[in-house]
Amino acid sequence: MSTTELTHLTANRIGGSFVADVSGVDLSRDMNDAWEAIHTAYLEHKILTFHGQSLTAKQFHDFGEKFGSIEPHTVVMYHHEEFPGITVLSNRVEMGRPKGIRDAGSHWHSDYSYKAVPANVTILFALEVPEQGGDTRFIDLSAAYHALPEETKQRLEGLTALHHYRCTKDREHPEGRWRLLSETEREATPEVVHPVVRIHPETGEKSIFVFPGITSGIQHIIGMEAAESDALLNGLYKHCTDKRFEFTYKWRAGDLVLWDNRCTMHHASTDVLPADHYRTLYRINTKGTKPV
Ligand SMILES: O=C(O)CCC(=O)C(=O)O
Ligand SMILES: [Fe+2]
Repeated sequence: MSTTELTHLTANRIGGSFVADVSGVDLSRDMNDAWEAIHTAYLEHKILTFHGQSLTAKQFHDFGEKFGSIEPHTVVMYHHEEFPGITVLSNRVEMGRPKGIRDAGSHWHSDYSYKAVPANVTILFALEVPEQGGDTRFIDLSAAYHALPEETKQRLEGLTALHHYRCTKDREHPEGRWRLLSETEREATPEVVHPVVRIHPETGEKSIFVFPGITSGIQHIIGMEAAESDALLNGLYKHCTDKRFEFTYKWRAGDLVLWDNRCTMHHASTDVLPADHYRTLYRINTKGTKPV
């Protein structure tokens, strides 16, 4: 357990190897003054949780921009009408139209790993949450890497994997979300190759960068027979998803949670949320750097 005392805020470790609960900051007022402390805590704890925040869409957008260039979601129909950089996640249907993405990823993934330049941070701000359900689960992939046997670390050295959005499927769209994309959206999401272990561009720490979830769109390890690739990937997935690397977050309205996609993966649980248990969040993510 570590507690970091910073100029404006306190970040208390709540999740073993990662995740800190931040107090003493009102993001609608203090985000500029507190920015350096927030960024330092972000790199140290990988995931930060804030409570009791009251932010307009503009303030939320301004906060997102501090992390870098905001990247609008691949599926355009769920963009916020005033700020396309904000995506709405919601199971509400208004005037016969979904208010947002009902299930943005109930499987282990890291955002935009199927892009040449995947996400840096993802920030969610909860406008309404159900009393039960809709938790978000997280895994510390850096801790998972460090816990691998030396022999496996060496075996992973230099390996790369192919990622593609076309390999994505979900329950509602058995043929995959690929089907929902326009020609322009498809052109913007070609096949990409990333290292299986990446080095964090800001901390230099190594993390596993392959994900069990179907939307991670991983097909195989480059240059390996399918059976060997499957065995290696499945072994890694089993290791990563061990409970000792996991933290589950239970949402309250007014919570803002942000995570580093470069060294963690996450899992929504909105696939099993009853239809009348409303959950609506704003979401932003920023563009990271090409994994090395
Ligand atoms: O709704 C959630 O709990 C997380 C959804 C998700 O995977 C995302 O926003 O990237
Ligand atoms: Fe996600």
